[in-house]
Amino acid sequence: MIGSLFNSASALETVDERLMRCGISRRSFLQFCSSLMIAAPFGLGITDKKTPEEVAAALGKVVRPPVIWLHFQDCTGCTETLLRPSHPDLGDLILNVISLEYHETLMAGSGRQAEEALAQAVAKYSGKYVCVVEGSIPTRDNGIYMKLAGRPATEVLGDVAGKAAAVIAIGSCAAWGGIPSADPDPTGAVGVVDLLPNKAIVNLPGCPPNPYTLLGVVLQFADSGTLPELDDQKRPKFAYDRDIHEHCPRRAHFDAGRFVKQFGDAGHREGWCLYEMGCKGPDTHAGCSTRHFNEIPDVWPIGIGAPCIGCTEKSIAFRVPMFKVVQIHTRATPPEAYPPINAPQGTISPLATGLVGLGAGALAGAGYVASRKFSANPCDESVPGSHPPAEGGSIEGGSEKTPKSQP
Ligand code: FSX
Ligand code: SF4
Ligand code: F3S
Repeated sequence: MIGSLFNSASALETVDERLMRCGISRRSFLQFCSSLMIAAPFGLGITDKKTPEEVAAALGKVVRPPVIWLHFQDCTGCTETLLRPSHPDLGDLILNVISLEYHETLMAGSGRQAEEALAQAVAKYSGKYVCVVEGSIPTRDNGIYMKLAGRPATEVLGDVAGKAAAVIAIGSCAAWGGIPSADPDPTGAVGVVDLLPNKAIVNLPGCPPNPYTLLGVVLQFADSGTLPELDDQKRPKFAYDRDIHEHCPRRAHFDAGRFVKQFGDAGHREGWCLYEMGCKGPDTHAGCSTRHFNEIPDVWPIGIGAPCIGCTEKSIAFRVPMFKVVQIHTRATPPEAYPPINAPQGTISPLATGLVGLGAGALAGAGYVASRKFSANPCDESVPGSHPPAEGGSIEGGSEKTPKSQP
């Protein structure tokens, strides 16, 4: 418990006051609350309610948290994901629920004005603001590869994040280095936690992560001064406790042994499993398979026919070649229930045919699969992932299941 820090920042309004003053519709707010409930169905006090109306009532009383957002080595995709909901007024609403005090790519000011705004925000809300960091921090050669207003990024981070109540590292770059840290890592890119090991930090890896995970963490902190329960990599369990494979809509095809062999082949067009195309879903902890992007069903990598690259996993993304096949260490058993089959009438999309195939695959392949997936022999070539693929081999070290431990 860090304490309810924002109630003392009297200059700030509650969410309800702000929404009323800005003429934001109740309908948009309820839609926002629904999306928040989907992103954090459990594990967060603020969304642990029965209906969106109850979430809205609780959220309305929260004092808008001051947020200072820093950019380092990034592609700005994390900001884009926050600002690209399917409805424009939802993007507007997000910027009204939090109080964004400084954000280089969104603020109108630049140069000296921007620097002054940053200094003022840090001084005004010292010890009370949430610092969101986007991008990795270059450390090689005394951090000379990135300077802001003449100061190395390491210094800016230490100054601004150091005075924050809590720090959220958004995206894989800020969480552990991400793309800039890929070999040969010319700048010595690291994540926030490497430079501020003793700070209250929440990592939200993903390239980019789901924006509602960020909002859930920030709003929970503003409401109660608490951070959600974290795993051993400082990721909130409510968003990262399951792997993609567990609830993937293509899982029935995996269990039935129906794999895409080549992009564009018949299996790909019919929505079969992407495991043999290098899908890292079995080793990747994230909620993408049930919490899609931009509030649009099927908008996520596997939903559009691309293998998961393991973007939330430090040991996989940008380290293990994209098409290399992972070994299946656990969860060789099927889930308790498969996702519902919703084949739209009158159209034959690859996804729809794939979903129809879930039922057919599950039934037709059941007997055949039972003998494959429950094979006792770890080298049984008929079990997906139980043996190194003929070409490329299996992942060394990186395919180990990420251990889950108590925070
Ligand atoms: Fe990194 Fe964020 Fe990947 Fe990009 O900026 S996590 S490169 S999506 O967007 O930092
Ligand atoms: Fe889904 Fe990938 Fe698992 Fe196949 S291997 S079921 S595509 S997560
Ligand atoms: Fe990343 Fe895989 Fe989700 S690539 S966005 S964790 S499906």
